[in-house]
Amino acid sequence: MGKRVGGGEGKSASGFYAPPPRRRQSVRGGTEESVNLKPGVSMFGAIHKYRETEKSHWSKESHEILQRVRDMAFPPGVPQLTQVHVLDLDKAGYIKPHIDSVKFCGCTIAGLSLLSSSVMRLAGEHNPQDWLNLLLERRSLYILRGPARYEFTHEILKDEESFFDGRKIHRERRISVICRNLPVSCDSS
Ligand SMILES: O=C(O)CCC(=O)C(=O)O
Repeated sequence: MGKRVGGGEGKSASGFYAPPPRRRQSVRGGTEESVNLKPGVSMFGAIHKYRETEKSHWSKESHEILQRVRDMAFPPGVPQLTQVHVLDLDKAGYIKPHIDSVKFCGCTIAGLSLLSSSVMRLAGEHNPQDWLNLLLERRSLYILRGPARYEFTHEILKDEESFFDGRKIHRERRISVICRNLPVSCDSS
């Protein structure tokens, strides 16, 4: 999967989880250690039991798939982060509610879910009781933009909390491959 860059104490190497300068974070602190994975504690403890890397070189086949993701998520000419964020979440891992930093990430987050289905919850930043669950099927693509990007926190639920339409979604180890655009590109997209 390439160089592992995650797991730094108190900080996500990607920096994506730094607090948005103009927005309050809903993330609470806290640390946990994983058994097999390098301990991963993002800034504000948003992600638990994970590894991560940023990758810019891909096989021809993977590059073609990522190009399809980019074409679907971003209008032509929108400056994108060349580095793709790869997040490897342990079966017991989860991601707490957060809004990605507006300092590092533009108005669109496009994520491919691999290996396992999972449930993503969106909740109003100021009204967390306004929430909805999204079923992220294995091999599906989700795109967060607009209010979903800026006005709702997103999280990946723990296995034991993963239900969709009353159906238990069994979470296994999950890898997400996430493309983002640059903050400066938001006005034009
Ligand atoms: O793993 C995912 O799909 C979600 C990652 C995430 O929360 C983020 O990129 O902000």
